[in-house]
Amino acid sequence: MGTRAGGRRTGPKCIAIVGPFASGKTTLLEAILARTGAIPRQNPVSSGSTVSDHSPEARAHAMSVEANFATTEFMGEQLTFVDCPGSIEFAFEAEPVLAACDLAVVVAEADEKKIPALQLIMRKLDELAIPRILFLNKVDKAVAGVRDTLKMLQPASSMPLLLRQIPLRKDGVVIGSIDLALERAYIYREYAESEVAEIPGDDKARELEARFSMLETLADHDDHLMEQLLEEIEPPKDAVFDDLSADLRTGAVTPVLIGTAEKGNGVLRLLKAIRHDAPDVEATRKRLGVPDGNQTVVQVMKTIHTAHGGKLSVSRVLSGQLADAAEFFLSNGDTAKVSGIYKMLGKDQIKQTSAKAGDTVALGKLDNVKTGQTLSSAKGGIRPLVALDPPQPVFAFALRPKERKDEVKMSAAIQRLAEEDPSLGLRHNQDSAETVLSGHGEMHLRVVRERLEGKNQIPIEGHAPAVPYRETIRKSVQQRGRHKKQSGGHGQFGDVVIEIKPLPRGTGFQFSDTITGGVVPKTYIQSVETGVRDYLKTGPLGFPVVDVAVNLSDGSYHAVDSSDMAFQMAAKLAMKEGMAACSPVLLEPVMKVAIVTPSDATSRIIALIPQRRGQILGYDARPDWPGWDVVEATMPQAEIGDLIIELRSATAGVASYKAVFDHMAELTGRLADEAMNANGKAA
Ligand SMILES: Nc1nc2c(ncn2[C@@H]2O[C@H](COP(=O)(O)OP(=O)(O)OP(=O)(O)O)[C@@H](O)[C@H]2O)c(=O)[nH]1
Ligand SMILES: [Mg+2]
Repeated sequence: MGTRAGGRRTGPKCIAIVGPFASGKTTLLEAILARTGAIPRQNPVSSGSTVSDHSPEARAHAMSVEANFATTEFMGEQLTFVDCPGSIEFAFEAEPVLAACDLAVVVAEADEKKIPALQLIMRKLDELAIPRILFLNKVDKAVAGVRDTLKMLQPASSMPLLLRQIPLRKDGVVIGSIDLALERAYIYREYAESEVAEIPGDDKARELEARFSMLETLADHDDHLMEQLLEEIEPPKDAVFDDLSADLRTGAVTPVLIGTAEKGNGVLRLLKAIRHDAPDVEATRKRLGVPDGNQTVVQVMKTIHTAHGGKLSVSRVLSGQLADAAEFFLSNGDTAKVSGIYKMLGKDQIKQTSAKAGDTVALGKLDNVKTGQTLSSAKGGIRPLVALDPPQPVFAFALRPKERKDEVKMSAAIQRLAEEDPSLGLRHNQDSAETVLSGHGEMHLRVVRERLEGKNQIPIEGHAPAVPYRETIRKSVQQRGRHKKQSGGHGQFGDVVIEIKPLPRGTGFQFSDTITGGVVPKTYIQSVETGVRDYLKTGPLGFPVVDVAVNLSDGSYHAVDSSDMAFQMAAKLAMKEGMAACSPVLLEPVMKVAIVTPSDATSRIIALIPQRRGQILGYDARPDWPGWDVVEATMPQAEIGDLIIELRSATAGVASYKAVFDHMAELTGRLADEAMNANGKAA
């Protein structure tokens, strides 16, 4: 008998449920909770009362919009499941969860359109080295055979997909499954444990063939099994189970179980596989490099501000234990004191007095602690175990409260939301005095807005963020400016001659003087520069002016009446008149964009680019990403605002892009008029 797996792991486990959008993750969690008795019955997602999708935003959009935690017990062992959203817009929710979980259950279905989404998830799991089980859901409605489906899904996975069960059909309808390791049939019963049965004679050949191919895959990592297969010796069942556990834990294969989450079918087999085969926190400790010692180490997976004002840091206890009021050190040496330990069941929290290694619990009132941070009981803390790196935002939206009195309230609420969602970007745009939120798609930001308006009761006005237009000139001009006032007593006098010249793109502003003989004294030359710079904040078209040179060539002053202010005024007058004659022109920012897309959508993406005044620079296979391309183009920033919506709709939600500023380009005609009009209104 083999001992590769080193025995069953019995500690509390944390399991992330991930997978493409709408594959049935929330349904599966609900089925698991019902099957393990954590909830009285399984509610369909359409009822809006599942444990996971309890927020009004999730219900409104019939999709999960955040990670939800539920701890349950199965055969005396504690399992915490984390239902992660499938939409790429909320994908970042899963990262801090995956980092500290022991296993991922990837929920997939026989849908070719969702393969790229599955591939994105599998690659993330590869990157983090997380063992995984694939749960092939919705077998009730699958038309293709399971083995054909796996062939279709295999390219999405770098590891071999290892079929552990095949469906049992009667008159074309799936009525149960055959477990290839146990060599037993299970007849499904809705929302109840399946009935164990003999493998029907008609299915025996199919079973043997599938079993053999399972054993062949296992034999790739077990020489002894390979010999047995070659010699046609039936391997002992225990050895097969041991291989299944070992290969799952080392990440050599991805076992595939099948079922119909909606009816609770296949759920018990999945739970048993998790109980039997999944690693526990010990492996996760090793993976993350948790230092040995007596210290308690905690990794924060999510931050929640509950309706009653309390902050919860949902965390994995990686080593040691803790009791209420425990004190922790952050990696930067700061301290934080726990006030309240809770087990999570969706929106409900169940108070605990302590937590131990392996537990996933919410810790109360860790005010200065953020998602993704590592806490330690050791003085001074330990180095962070996880580095979170949210992707570049692809959609932005500027907002302000409808009522001014809500301004302070809104900024506090946004701070809380940003703490709950590290993928939310927040900045203040100096140019337009707007608060700009950025995120990972239209729905992502819509949900943020709904949270502000719903949970926080702050009515919001929102619009696309302003494009930072600039203006410049095309012609040179020489202009005199005289500021003279005689209003009794002290007068005001300043007189300048300036030359205004266009500069090459990207040069900015240059000031010089060619004054000789002190016709304008040194201190007033400084005043002229100040006046010119002040004027350039808003040029004749209403935007900041760039790429111009101004030279002060002549002027005159008055011993008594000249002053700093008077020369600033003279300079501004000269600029105002001179600039109008310099043939001003609008400049718009143009970005360099790199779009990543599944290759079968590349031609559609390329066709979009000229429609958005973009220029294709080229496209190529995405390095190390079979089946994906990168399309590079330049595109005006004004056209990128809602680009992601089109990219996502062309690719079943998976394309994305990165953009960096490239250059400023002249904008004329109707689009320039529109930009100027919009600017006039906003001012
Ligand atoms: N036919 C069938 N439909 C299912 C099954 N499981 C889930 N569904 C349906 O699939 C849809 C999506 O289910 P969810 O559980 O919300 O999927 P999800 O993966 O949590 O979705 P997101 O979190 O938004 O990515 C719902 O309409 C479910 O009723 C199944 O086993 N068979
Ligand atoms: Mg869901």
